[in-house]
Amino acid sequence: MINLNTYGWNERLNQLKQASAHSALVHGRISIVNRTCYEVISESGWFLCELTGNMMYGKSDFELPCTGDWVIFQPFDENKGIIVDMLPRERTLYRKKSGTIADKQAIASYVDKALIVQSLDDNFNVRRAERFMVQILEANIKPVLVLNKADLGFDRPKIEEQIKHLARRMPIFYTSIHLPETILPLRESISKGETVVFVGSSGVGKSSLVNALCKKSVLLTSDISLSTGKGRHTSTRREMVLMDFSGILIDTPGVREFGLAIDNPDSLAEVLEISDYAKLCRFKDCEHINEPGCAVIEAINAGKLDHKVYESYLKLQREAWHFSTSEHEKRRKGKSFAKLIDEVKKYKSNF
Ligand SMILES: Nc1nc2c(ncn2[C@@H]2O[C@H](COP(=O)(O)OP(=O)(O)O)[C@@H](O)[C@H]2O)c(=O)[nH]1
Ligand SMILES: [Mg+2]
Ligand SMILES: [Zn+2]
Repeated sequence: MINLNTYGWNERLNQLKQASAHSALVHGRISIVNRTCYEVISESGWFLCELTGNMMYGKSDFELPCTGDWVIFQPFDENKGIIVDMLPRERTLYRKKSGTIADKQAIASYVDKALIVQSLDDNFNVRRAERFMVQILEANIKPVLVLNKADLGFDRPKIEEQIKHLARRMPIFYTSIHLPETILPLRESISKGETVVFVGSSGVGKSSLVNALCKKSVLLTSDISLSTGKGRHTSTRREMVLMDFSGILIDTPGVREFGLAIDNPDSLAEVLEISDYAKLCRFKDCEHINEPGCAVIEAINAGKLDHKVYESYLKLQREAWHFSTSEHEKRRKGKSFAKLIDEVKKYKSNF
């Protein structure tokens, strides 16, 4: 018997379950999704599940369960099941699906902390860290910046100068899997029952860090899969692993591009500390580009606000605005299409 509390189950989730029409069935948490196959951990062990047609009907991809979601399922055979319901989502990390204008993709759900992992070599990129941070804060998840491969040698004062505005928003750790004393503070920052997701480019050491935090090889890193030439496709691959008496870690494959999927572009001003100055602008609807009396531009000229952060803000805001307006537009069209169908039905029923 597995105690699901170690996977984050609690009384509140139990109450949410009671509200489901399927509350008499088994619940569990999704540990990985492979196309249409969901691996679910429940009190009686691991199950490979599929969705009922009802769960898929009329849904966009991002609404289907993802790693970390809590689901209710009907077990059959020894370790198979059919998912019939999903608890209402909370603290879900999304990104824009690459190649689309306004489609979201769910990365992980019921997340407490998101570790933005970058390596202290060519991968280190403040602008990319900002991008992750705004998306994470949008989901009410706590961001953490983890700068890995600290053993490689780097210019610490220079890095600190570049990330000082981020340091006000999130804790920062310098780590190396080869220096155990750098892993310890990160391990201690994670508490029992807390769900922690690792995001960042491929090769920065996410899986290695998960292993180092768990003090054992629970995940495959690129070293292992290269040396054995296999492994990536074994059925034991998991994204979700447990730290002893501590948190629940969710590893993610690296993404090439992390597009914003933010519904409220205005939130960026606060996150990137533009709003501190923006409230002092002469015009209420100031866009902080070239208006007279713009306190944001003044702050840049006075050296109080980093020009690069400001440029980053403009870029991210434009991107978020593009996503949210396209999304609203899509919803509006979706609605009018549904209305049209209704009208056709009414029209037909008159005959
Ligand atoms: N020098 C150094 N190499 C590391 C460190 N962490 C991970 N690596 C190496 O970086 C490569 C990619 O690691 P992996 O965990 O697979 O990265 P992931 O793609 O982010 O999961 C592997 O060869 C690791 O051994 C570190 O702290 N220092
Ligand atoms: Mg990995
Ligand atoms: Zn302004």
